[in-house]
Amino acid sequence: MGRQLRLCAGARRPSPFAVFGVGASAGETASIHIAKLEGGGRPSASVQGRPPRGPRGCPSLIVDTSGSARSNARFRGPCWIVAAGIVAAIALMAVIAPPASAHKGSPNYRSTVRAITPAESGVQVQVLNYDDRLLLINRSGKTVLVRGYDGEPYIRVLGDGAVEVNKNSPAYYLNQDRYGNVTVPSTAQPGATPAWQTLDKTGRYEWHDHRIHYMAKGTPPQVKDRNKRTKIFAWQVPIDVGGRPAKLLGDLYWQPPTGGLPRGALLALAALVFGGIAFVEIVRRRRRQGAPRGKAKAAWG
Ligand SMILES: [Cu+2]
Repeated sequence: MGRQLRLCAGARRPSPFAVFGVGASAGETASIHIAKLEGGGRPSASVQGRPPRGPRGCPSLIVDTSGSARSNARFRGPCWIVAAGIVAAIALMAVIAPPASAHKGSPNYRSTVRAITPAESGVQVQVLNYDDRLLLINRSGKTVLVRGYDGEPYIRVLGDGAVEVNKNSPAYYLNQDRYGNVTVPSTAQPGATPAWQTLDKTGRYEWHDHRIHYMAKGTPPQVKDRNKRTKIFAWQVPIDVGGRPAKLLGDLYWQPPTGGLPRGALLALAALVFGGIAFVEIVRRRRRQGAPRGKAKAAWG
């Protein structure tokens, strides 16, 4: 006995179930339906031309992947309201859940810039997204060079605002992933001649830097009490300003969790709300369908 797929059959407009059930358009759903029937199934009268259809509901078909098919004459409920609930829940999850991009900071940490030493007028640095990225703004009129993990030239922001990255710096590749899980090309070596690529002329650049966050998994051993702000380590990033060595200095802290519902609870709440709406709507419609036509008219107006 094969796995059963429940599909909307004979829909005259794109079916939400088709979209969510099998990831296909109404046309594709129909082709699956036909293929199964030709594979040995015995189409019932309803499949041949009279698909069962409830009032404003989606007629359904149970397709057995072993090759048999049978129509499901019983009204299965309004597809659109269930699908709308799923769409809304997914949309809410997209809002609540963090973006699935390669980079995202951890709200459990705060990385902070303490100083630029020696102090340089017109050079500003800040941490973005908790512990994720450094933002450098250079209005000093001098070239600011950021060095990579082996001291190699990595980024430079020229006095005229030109922003350049060295494609031969291993850091350029390692920083593409929060934990450096990337393959570094053999051409990228700490001692390689820099291959500068100009990105823009904004005088500012932001990049992920492994030096400013906790690279291991789990909770740092420095954290004895998760509800207490705790310093994890001090960090520094070597730079040159106008050809003179300097440093960005900062600190990484463990950040106690703040109040509010955790994400899992919010998702569960959303699922309950939308599931409840869908359930009530289905029951209401089934009752309406089951009631004698005259009485229903009287009851529902
Ligand atoms: Cu990192």
